[in-house]
Amino acid sequence: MAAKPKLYYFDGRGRMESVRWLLAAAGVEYEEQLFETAEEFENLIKGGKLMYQRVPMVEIDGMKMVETRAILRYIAAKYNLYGKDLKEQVLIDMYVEGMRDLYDIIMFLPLSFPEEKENLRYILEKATDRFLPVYEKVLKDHGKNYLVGNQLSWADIHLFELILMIEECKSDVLLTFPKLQEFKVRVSKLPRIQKFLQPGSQRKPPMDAAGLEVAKNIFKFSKAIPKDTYKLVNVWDKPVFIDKVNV
Ligand SMILES: N[C@@H](CCC(=O)N[C@@H](CS)C(=O)NCC(=O)O)C(=O)O
Repeated sequence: MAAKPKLYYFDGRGRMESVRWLLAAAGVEYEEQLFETAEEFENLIKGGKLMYQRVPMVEIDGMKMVETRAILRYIAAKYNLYGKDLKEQVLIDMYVEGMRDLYDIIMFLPLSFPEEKENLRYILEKATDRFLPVYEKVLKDHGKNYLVGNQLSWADIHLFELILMIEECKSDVLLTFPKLQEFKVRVSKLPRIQKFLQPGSQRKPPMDAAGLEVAKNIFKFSKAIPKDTYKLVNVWDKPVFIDKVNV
């Protein structure tokens, strides 16, 4: 029997949470090495397992896989969650890449100054004006249960995860999106998803103040965040985090 995939990350959502979601949706059991200190992370780097000295890293099928999107794409393809042909795959990529832009700024939200409300307002505006309408329309236009090919795919899993994340910011965000409301109920009833939603699963909770301190200490955000936030400036039509990160 093949060894279980092993996930290397800190004990929080961050970039690894989508990997956890996808494995859970594929019904794949996995192990996790969750480090808690900068020293543990440095030891991992010294061990030479991390191609770019960064995580997420997943040991799977004899490989030490890095780069979140590469990992996700591999898992999606391996477990039949990546469409049946190139056109379905590119659609899945188009949906997921759009979702990731929104996902990434929500992921960085805990790093905003506490008094900075502008970031949350901006996120919700982009969610409701730009992104959620796309997926609502896709579902409405083709009238099927899932985004691509009427079959559960990586795009559906990512959308479901994203919806839950946005709802943590604003619980009634789906109010004007009836198709997405139905979609959410439909996906939440899938047995593997239901299981992952149960308390005690390997799903991680939202970042709290203590978790943020742990992550800041491990990843030394003071040097890493500006680099990442510049990327956001390129993606969005105005800077969101660049001068607002509490480092
Ligand atoms: N493009 C990479 C980014 C990975 C990344 O920035 N990882 C952070 C933790 S979430 C890290 O390891 N930072 C340490 C560093 O950059 O030195 C991916 O998507 O996996």
